[in-house]
Amino acid sequence: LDLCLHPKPAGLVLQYGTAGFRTNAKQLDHVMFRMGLLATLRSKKTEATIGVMVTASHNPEEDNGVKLVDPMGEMVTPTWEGYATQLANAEQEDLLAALKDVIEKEAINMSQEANVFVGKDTRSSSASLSQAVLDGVSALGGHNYGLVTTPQLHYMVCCQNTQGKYGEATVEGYYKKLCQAFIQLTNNASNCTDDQKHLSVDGANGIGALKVREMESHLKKELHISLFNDGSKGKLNHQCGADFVKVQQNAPTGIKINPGERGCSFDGDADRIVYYYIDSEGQFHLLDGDKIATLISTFLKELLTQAALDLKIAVVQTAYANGSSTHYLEDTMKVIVRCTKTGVKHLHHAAQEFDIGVYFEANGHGTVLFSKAAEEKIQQLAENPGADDERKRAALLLQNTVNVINQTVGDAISDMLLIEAILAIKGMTIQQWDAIYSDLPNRQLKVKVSDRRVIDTTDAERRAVSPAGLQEAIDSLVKKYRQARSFVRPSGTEDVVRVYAEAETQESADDLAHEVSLAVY
Ligand code: 16G
Ligand code: ZN
Repeated sequence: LDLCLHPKPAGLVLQYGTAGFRTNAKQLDHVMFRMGLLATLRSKKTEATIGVMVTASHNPEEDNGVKLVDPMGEMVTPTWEGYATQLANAEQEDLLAALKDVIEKEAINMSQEANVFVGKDTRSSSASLSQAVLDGVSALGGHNYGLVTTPQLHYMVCCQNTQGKYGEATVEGYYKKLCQAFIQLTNNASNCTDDQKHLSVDGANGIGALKVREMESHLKKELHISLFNDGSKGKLNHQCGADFVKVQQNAPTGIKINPGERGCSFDGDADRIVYYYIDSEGQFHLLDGDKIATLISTFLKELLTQAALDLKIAVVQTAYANGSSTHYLEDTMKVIVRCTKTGVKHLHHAAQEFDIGVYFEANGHGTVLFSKAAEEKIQQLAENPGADDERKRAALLLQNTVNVINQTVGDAISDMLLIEAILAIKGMTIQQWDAIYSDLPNRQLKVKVSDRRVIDTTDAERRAVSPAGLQEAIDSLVKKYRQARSFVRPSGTEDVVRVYAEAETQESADDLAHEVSLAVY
C-alpha cells in the first residue's frame, strides 16, 4: 500500500462534523483515500462490514463529502469520528504515524480480514472521489456499489452484517422488500381511486431520482409517480430538493402540480423528504418532518390500540420542531415526546430507548425504530391462529409497516412509501393530513460572528449557557410576544450561528428572530 497516493495539501485542516467531512470537492481527494484506510481499520476492529458513502447531500454540486457507516447501518461511533479528523489532517509525512496510533489505541489485529461497502451520489466529482476511497480500502474485501442513495448504503451494510436477516444486501433486494411491504399495506385500501394513487416527486436532480425510476416496476402500479428534476437537465439541488423547499417555503422549480395534489421533494442523497401541496388560491402548504412524524405516530398508535399491544411509543424531535407539533403530540395524541440535539445520530440514539421510536428532524430526515421485543410481539400476534380478526389485521399492518421502513437511517424512498400507504389506508387527503394541527409561524436566520464557538448550549440546544447574559436577553425578548419561543445554536455544518423564532403571527416571529440575532453579536 502506497501512502503517497492522493497526497494532502499542506496546512489544510478539516473536521469530521455532524454530516462527516463536507466541503468543496477539490479539497477532498486525500480525505477520501484516508477514509478508505480508516474504514478498513474499522472493519478489522469490528470484524464486520463498514460503509463509506461519498455525498454532500443537499449541498451544491461543487461540494462533496464522505461519511462512515457502522456495522448495524448506523453513524460511526464518536471516538472514530475523532480518528477520522486526526487522519484527515495528518500532514503527509505524519500519516503513517497517525495510522499506527489508531491501530495501537484500538489494538487492531491487522491480520483480520476487512470488508468495506462504498457508495456514491451523482455529483460529477463523486466518481473520482469514490475511486480514491477504494484506493484506500487496501483490503481485498472492498465492494463498490457505485451509485446508491445514502440510506441504501446504510441498509446494505446492515443486511450484510446480520447475515441477511434484515434483507438481501443488494439494491434489488432493497426494492423487493420495501415494495412488497408497500403493496401488502395498500391491499388494505381497497377503495383507493387511481387519482389518489398519484404523487409528484422532485428528485432534486440527484441519485434519488435514478433510484425511483429503478424501483417503479416493483410498485405494480399501486403508486403512480410523476418524476420531476430527474437529473436529465437541471443541476443538483439547484432551486429544488427538500432543503430548498423547506428553507424557501416554496415549491421547487421544474415541478408541475395541480391545485390540491400531493408533491414531495427528496434531497441530493435521498435521506430527507418533505411533502407539500398548492391550494386553489395558489397558496403553498409545506408538510415537513414534524407533520410526517405526527402522521406516522398517529397511524402506529391506532394500530397498537386495535392490536391491543402494550408497546411504548415515543416521538423524538429537535429544538426546531414546531411548537404546535409538540403540543399536539403531547396533549392530544398523548405520546411521549423527547427532544435531542440536532444531528441524526442524537435522534437515532434517543429513539432506541423505546419499543417504537419515531424520530424526525423538521427538515425531513427521519425514520421509525422498533425494538427487537416489539417486533417479536407484533410477529407473534400476526401469526397467532387464535387471535381475533381485528387484532390480527392490525398486527399484519404493523408487520408490513416494519418491513417498509428502513430502520438504519432516514430514507426518502422508504418514508415516501410509508406515507403513501398510510394516506391510502386512512383514505386521507393531504389537506386533511395538513389540518391535523396548524404550524406556528416561524423564522430562521443565520448570523455571521467572528467565532461561533463562544456560543455554548444546553437542554438539547434550547438554552444558551455562554456567552454570559445571552440567554437572559433572549428570555426577555421572548416575553414580548405571544406563544413565542426562540433559541440560538452554532451550526455544525456552516460557519454561522443559527437563530430560530416562532410566535403567534409571522410578523412577531420575524421581529423576534431579528431581535435575537442582534443580541447574538
Ligand atoms: C447535518 C445533519 C442533519 C442536521 C444538519 C444541521 C446528519 C446525517 N445530518 O446535515 O441531521 O439537521 O446537519 O445542520 O446528521 P446545522 O448544524 O448547520 O444546522
Ligand atoms: Zn441528505
